[in-house]
Amino acid sequence: MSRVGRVERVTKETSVLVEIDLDGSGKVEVSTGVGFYDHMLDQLGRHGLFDLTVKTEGDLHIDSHHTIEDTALALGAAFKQALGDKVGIYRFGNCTVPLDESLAQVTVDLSGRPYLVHTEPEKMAPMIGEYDTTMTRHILESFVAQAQIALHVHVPYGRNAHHIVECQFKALARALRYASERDPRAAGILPSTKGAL
Ligand SMILES: [Mn+2]
Repeated sequence: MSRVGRVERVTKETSVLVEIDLDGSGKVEVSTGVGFYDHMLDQLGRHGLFDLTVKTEGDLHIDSHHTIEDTALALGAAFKQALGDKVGIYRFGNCTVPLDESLAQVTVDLSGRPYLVHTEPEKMAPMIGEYDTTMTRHILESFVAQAQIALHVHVPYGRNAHHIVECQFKALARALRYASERDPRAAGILPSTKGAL
């Protein structure tokens, strides 16, 4: 059974299409109009081994906020759709990824309940190209709300803004991959004692 999600989200501010295949090979085609964000979504697909298509046309004449946020919402919804009934998956995943001087620690529970805990260095360059670095938390909040997962992301230290953000996306990708992969010892088993996830 294929585990794919497809979400189209159209408002007066943005038009977003996301397609994700959880059992892919990291084939990514992303265009949001925000270069650094494309680079981060590329990390997500590549290191998650998800096949990922993202096409967003947003109101970039205002700024990149709606474009970035609405893409994250659609991505979360598509991820949830692709997970399906969650039978036979690992459910939990974690990964720690360094990027030179920066470190990201990500832990995820595909719990069906949205919760985000996020810490990163307060002192960081405000912009990376057109990407406002305060959007990282907003992306994670938006993704978590739609994917309905518990997500803890910590950057205990880091200095370069590009590194600080990129290591979070890499660790997120790998943690989501581990949590969503099929556990060969748990075929047909829902990883929950309460009978629902
Ligand atoms: Mn917002």
